[in-house]
Amino acid sequence: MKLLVVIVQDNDVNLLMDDLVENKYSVTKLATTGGFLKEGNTTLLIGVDEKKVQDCISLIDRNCKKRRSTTFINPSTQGVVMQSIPIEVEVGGATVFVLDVDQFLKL
Ligand code: 2BA
Repeated sequence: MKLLVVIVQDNDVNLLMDDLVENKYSVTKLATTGGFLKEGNTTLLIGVDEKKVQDCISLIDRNCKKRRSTTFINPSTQGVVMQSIPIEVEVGGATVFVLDVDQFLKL
């Protein structure tokens, strides 16, 4: 068995979870925050049979869009804080970690 740790944008979560559940995947949703943008995102934990990993990743891929987001950074030179400047980044579709599962118990 594998554990997929999947970080997605909040805007994609509802459709993605519906699709996962319709396709018989079990999923746990966690409210999380990205370190760079400091905005809310969602982390899903999905325990899947090894044979279903690619199918599950395809399902995630078709539900998660890339979007652009702007954040501001405050550069500083020799301790002097300069005016903040905007930076545009591309977020998503999804960040996926695939982990080996030692044991899976339901007690
Ligand atoms: P954030 O950390 O808020 O990052 C949002 C987007 O900002 C990232 O999109 C990336 O395009 C950019 N970014 C992140 N860190 C950066 C940095 N140090 N310098 C410049 N740009 C940076 P994604 O890569 O699609 O990531 C979306 C979210 O997925 C991240 O939100 C974070 O919550 C998570 N994530 C991505 N990679 C991760 C990793 N290696 N470990 C843990 N969480 C990760």
